[in-house]
Amino acid sequence: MKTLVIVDAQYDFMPGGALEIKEGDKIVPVINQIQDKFELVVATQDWHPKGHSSFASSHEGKNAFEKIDWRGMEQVLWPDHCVQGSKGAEIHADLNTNAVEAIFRKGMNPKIDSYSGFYDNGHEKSTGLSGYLKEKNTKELYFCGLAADICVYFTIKDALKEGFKVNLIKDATRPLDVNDFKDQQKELSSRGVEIIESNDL
Ligand code: VGL
Ligand code: ZN
Repeated sequence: MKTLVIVDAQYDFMPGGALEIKEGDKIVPVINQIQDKFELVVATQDWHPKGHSSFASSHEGKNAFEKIDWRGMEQVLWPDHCVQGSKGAEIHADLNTNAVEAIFRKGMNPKIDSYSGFYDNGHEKSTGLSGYLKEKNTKELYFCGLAADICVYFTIKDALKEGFKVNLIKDATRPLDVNDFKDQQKELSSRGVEIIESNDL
């Protein structure tokens, strides 16, 4: 069974959002067009409480995009984004979610960030996504969403660890940092990830 995983297609990651990604909104029509190729569609949603520790505003004297050591891990400090219940945390209204069977929320623990849709950044707590996909007997995942070099990348790395066959739909994702994403694509292809275009489906 082929499963589409839509990562964080939320307003705050699109143009005009708090953590905007260039052309982030361009992925929406592409994702709408490909959904009927999949037997299962799931989504993730970045869903932070106010004052989350990944926000620069929670650390005195720190600016967004600075890196700090946080509980023994490197943490990039972000602008406040995807605050629970805010407009920016909503999945883009133009994204057709009729076929989305489940939405896995992440980033709720105020003390730890969560890029991957499977685990928090410290791999302390699972979202249940892996168990859900395994119970559905899906073996092959297709990834799209935002940001390619952050949450999509870390979700894919966990998907590989969990033993899934992984594809990345390149025109259905956009990175925050183009150069990081170039390096990551090389790394992921060398680890067996197929990087495809929506037309290949
Ligand atoms: C994301 C940074 C912080 C993402 C989420 O969805 O890529 N990036 N939180
Ligand atoms: Zn976040």
